[in-house]
Formats: sequence, structure tokens, C-alpha cells
Amino acid sequence: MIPVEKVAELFAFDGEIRDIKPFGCGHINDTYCVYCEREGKPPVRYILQRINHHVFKNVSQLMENVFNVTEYLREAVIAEGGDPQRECLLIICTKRGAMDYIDTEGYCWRAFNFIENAISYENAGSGEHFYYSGCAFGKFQRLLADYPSETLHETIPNFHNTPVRYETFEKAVAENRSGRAAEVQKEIEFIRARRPMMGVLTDMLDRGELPLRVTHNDTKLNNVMLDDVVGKPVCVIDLDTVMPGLSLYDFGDSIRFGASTAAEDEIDLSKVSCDLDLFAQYTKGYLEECGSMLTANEIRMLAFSARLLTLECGMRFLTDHLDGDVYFKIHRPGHNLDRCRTQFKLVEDMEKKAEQMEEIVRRYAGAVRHGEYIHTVQ
Ligand code: ADP
Ligand code: GN1
Ligand code: MG
Repeated sequence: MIPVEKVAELFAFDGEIRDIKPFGCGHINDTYCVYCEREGKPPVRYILQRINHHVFKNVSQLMENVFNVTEYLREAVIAEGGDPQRECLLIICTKRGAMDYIDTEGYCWRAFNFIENAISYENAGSGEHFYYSGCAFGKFQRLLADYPSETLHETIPNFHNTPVRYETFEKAVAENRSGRAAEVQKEIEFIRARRPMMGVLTDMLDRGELPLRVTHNDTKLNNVMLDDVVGKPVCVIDLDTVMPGLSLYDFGDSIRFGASTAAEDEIDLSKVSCDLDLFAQYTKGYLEECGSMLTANEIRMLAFSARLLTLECGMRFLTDHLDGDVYFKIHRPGHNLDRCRTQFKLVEDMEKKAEQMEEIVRRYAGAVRHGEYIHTVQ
């Protein structure tokens, strides 16, 4: 790998680079924090990332999406009286004025402003973080409501097309590249038993029952920065998968990660369940921000989307386990299988709690309709 120090020198950072450290817990890109000292001014930090081009095959299209969306969001934040320095990602160009740098090994590097005085959480804690995360992604949906979705590139085709993900999974079982298929028969059967639910959202989209919107598609709790003092949302990050999609993909994916009582890779499955209070917190925050623009069908499918997106993610982890761990970063043997098992435990729990989840959605959707909760978070 090209030394990160050499790459950092090529970017138009303000000041002298003093330190560079690996940063964050993402499963895809390599992220670094670059510390710079400036004369007569406080030090400044930047985020420098090496994009995983095995995952994102067309990085120039990806960067075009990120540039266009961040510029659009900046205008929208300004129009609402927000602070664009903190509430938007800003691409820091190279000294030659390019948005990214392709190294001699073909890797694409790009840099952003560091969102200061803010934290990206790995778990929902008391629930307040998760409420604010719901506000953040709801606001993201609302601010991008009029963005022309057809102008965005599909950075990963069929990213949340669950039936296509299922085909890829069956191919991985048949090819069995890692030789692990025999050991995971129970998990394979778990997926096959849920075949009928996989096409529900894509079929509704095809029938015109759900609108195509601009969506984030990777709405993990750690992809939103919350203020480190008051906890309120500051900025949505990790915009690599912003594409046309369903609002339900964003809602469901947030719940699968943030409403779990345990980490995504917890080994003790007795600790894993879907916390209904956390589910309620997120639902409340999300609907406060964008509930009034969602259709009745979108609202009706919110609880279902949590089950579907959790199943889909577990299926993706199992596919990668079968393929020999080529997609998600792993930090121990069997890591993807551990992640898959937590997802399936969550799916089972959500199936049991389906009616209560529906009831929670109805409660907060009703509040939106009665005008109690429109855009209360400043
Ligand atoms: P990945 O696609 O690998 O998840 P992310 O873009 O989410 O990469 O970055 C990984 C982590 O780095 C985030 O979860 C967050 O903690 C941190 N991070 C990313 N961008 C910024 C930023 N602009 N300011 C502060 N922290 C950031
Ligand atoms: C990846 O990049 P990160 O860690 O935020 C993945 C998501 C998965 C998630 C599971 C581009 O997200 O789709 O839901 O891991 N991102 C991509 O934790 O595949
Ligand atoms: Mg991320």
C-alpha cells in the first residue's frame, strides 16, 4: 500500500501535517484523521479516505454524486438557517484542484472537512442518540425531496434489491468458494424460509405503490454525527451510496443496527433483541422530520422494512462468509458469520414483535398527521 503520509501531502490541507491516524469503524473504506498545525491559528483536522474500489467500481461517478449532493445539501442547510460548516461534508481538493487522487495501485483517495465537536456512536445508548439519529435521517430525506434522482449514478446497482441479493446468495451457496456451506445449513434454511417476503417492497415499487426517492442507503448510527454536548444531529456522513431508492431502505437499515440491544457482531445471541423503546425513539424522530411528506403506503411498511432490511443484511454477511470474506472487512475468523447470526436473531425477534412495532408506527404517524411534531429539532 502507498504510505498514507505521501498521499496526504497531495491534498490542499491548511497548515503543516503533524499526525495521521486510522479512524472510525467502517466496514468498507480505509479512513484516516489528518492533524494539521497552523501558524497563529488553532490546529485543524481532516478526514482522508481510501475508497474500496472492489465495492465501488466507478469511483468517478461516486465522487460526482457526493459532490452534487453535498453542494445541494449546503444550499438547503443555508436556506433553513443552519451552519453549512458543520452540517455538510465539504470535499477538500488536491493541490492540483482535483476532487480525488488515484494512486499508482489504482486506489482512489479523497478528503473531507472534519465535523468537529460531534460524535458518531456505535450504539444507541439511552435512546436519545437514536432519536436524534432518526431526526437526522428524516431531515436528510426531507432536504433531498426535490433533488432530481434520475441525475444520480447508481454507485452499486441493485444495492437494496433484496430478490437480487437472494439470487447472489444462492449463487454463493452453489459455488461454495470457501467450502463453508455445510457448516451453515441452518442459516441457509433460515433465509430460504423467508423467500416470500423478499420481493414485497420491490414489487410495490414496480406497481407504482411506493415512490422512488433520493436515499442514503447506509443509515447506520455511526453514519451520522451528533453534537457532543447537546446530542442534536449535526451532519449525515458516508454518502457513497446515495442513490435513487426507497425511504423504507433508510428507515429499515437504521433500525436493524440501532434498535438492537447488542453489537452487530455480538457472539452471545441471548443478548440480541430488538428494543421497542429504541424503535419508538427512532420512529418518533424520523417521522417528526419527514413524516408529513411520506405516503400512506410508506408509513404502512415502516415496521416491515426493519425486518426486511435486517434479513437482507444478514444474507449479505452470510454470502460474504460463503465467498471467503471478500467484501466486508473482518477482524477475526468467522466474523461475517457472527454478524449474520445477530441479524437473524433480530429478524426472529422482530417477527414476534411485529404487531407492537406496527402500533408504535401508527402512534407517531398519527401525531404527525395531527400536526404535533413537525420539524421540532432545530
Ligand atoms: P465507511 O464507508 O468505511 O463506513 P465512513 O465514511 O462512514 O466510512 O467513515 C468511517 C468513520 O469515520 C465514521 O463512522 C465516522 O466515525 C468517521 N468520519 C467519517 N467522516 C467524518 C467526518 N467528515 N468528520 C468526522 N468523522 C468522520
Ligand atoms: C457497510 O460502510 P459501512 O460500514 O457504513 C455496508 C452497508 C452495511 C453495513 C453493515 C457500501 O456499511 O451496506 O449495511 O456495512 N456498506 C456498503 O454494517 O456495502
Ligand atoms: Mg460508514
